Amino acid sequence: MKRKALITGITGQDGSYLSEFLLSKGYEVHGLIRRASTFNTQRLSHLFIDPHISNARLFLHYGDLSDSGQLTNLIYNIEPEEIYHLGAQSHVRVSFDMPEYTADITALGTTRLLEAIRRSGIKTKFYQASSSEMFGSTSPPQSEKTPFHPRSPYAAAKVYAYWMTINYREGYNMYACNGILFNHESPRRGETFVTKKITRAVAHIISGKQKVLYLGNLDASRDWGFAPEFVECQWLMLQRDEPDDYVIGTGESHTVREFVEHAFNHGSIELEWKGKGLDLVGVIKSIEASAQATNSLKVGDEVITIDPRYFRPAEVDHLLADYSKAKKQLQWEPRVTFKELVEIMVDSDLEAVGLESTGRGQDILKDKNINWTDNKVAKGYI
Ligand code: NDP
Ligand code: GDR
Repeated sequence: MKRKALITGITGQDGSYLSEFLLSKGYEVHGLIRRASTFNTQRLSHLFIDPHISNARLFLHYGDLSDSGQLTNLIYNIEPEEIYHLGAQSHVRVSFDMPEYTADITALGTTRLLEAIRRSGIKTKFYQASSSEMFGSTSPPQSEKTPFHPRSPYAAAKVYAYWMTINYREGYNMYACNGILFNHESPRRGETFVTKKITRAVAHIISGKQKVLYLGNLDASRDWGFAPEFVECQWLMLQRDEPDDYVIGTGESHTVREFVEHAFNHGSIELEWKGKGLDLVGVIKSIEASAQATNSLKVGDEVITIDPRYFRPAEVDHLLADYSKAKKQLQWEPRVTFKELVEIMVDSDLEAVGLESTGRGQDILKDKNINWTDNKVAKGYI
């Protein structure tokens, strides 16, 4: 019998990688998708085959985390052995603009799902996508024992969902886990998150499609990992005999400024910083002869400018994972380093605009043998 999994947030970055991973393990995968006036399934299109075809193993169902009736209905009818709850209003900056909506979807959405499991009476394992944002202003390194101090409506909503998950585990003996994941990125990262915004801008600036990249706080430090490696942990957590909570990260932290510098460097542009505060600018210091920069790009051009619109009312300054529990109990360790992550993403974005990349991104994936999905990750530069 095929094992069945239900994924909320299947159309997102993690949902798409997790679908590939579970399909490669022989699962039947069901996903919750929102109705939209345009297609929102681009990250899944390479996996989707017509459900009428007899060997189809990926099924998409309309629903919304605000609609408890449909959540109960789906869980009761699908009877999944595993539920991966990845759906959320996941943007920290946006959560300050939409705090009530964020609480409804990111916090209460989790309660609706837990309640749907309880009411439908099915036996299933539940994964909650908790976040390093919950640690907020608590000093690094952060582990499962570190107290939370959330600094945004998003983080506060995730803390509520974290405790509800534990509450259902303790109160109803449910197999429910929190994966406290630190930032993880990939070529499929949403374009308004800072890493993808930067790597995409490098490609667009080199190809002449964009002049300037506007950013907010460059001094925040994040523990950035490679998303396909992180979704594997989500699965590993649900394969243990007893449910537990785990911090997942790389143990390496870098500032947004370092990410910018390395991304431009990989695109053959060396930057220098001039001015400070709101007047800080990133200027081209040199362009390698081999660079494919358009003729209009030259030394001295200002390519980075600060836009206070991207500042947050409260910032999280420094996140750094202590993932020793996951290393010991899940036998998991990240393989892709910070610099390699940047290179994978820049190469993918250069290719997306029709420029030749260094090929290093693909080599890293091959060298590290990150091909658990029949090499879909390597091919899936979408
Ligand atoms: P994305 O933003 O890429 O994806 C979010 C998903 O949630 C999308 O599929 C989105 O659907 C869906 N969604 C949003 N609102 C609703 C709703 N009302 N009803 C149903 N579905 C909804 O997030 P990631 O893949 O990056 O992250 C997955 C989860 O992990 C999220 O919960 C996030 O908060 C959490 N997390 C992420 C980390 C990271 O670094 N990526 C780190 C720690 C935690 P649609 O496509 O229609 O918008
Ligand atoms: P984060 O990711 O808030 O950590 O949440 P994001 O990439 O949005 O920000 C990281 C850091 O970069 C700074 N920053 C900017 N951020 C954005 N988005 N746009 C900018 O222009 C910009 N300039 C500077 C931010 O201030 C911040 O310090 C992500 C999400 O995936 C969450 O869902 C998840 O829980 C956490 O990671 C772990």
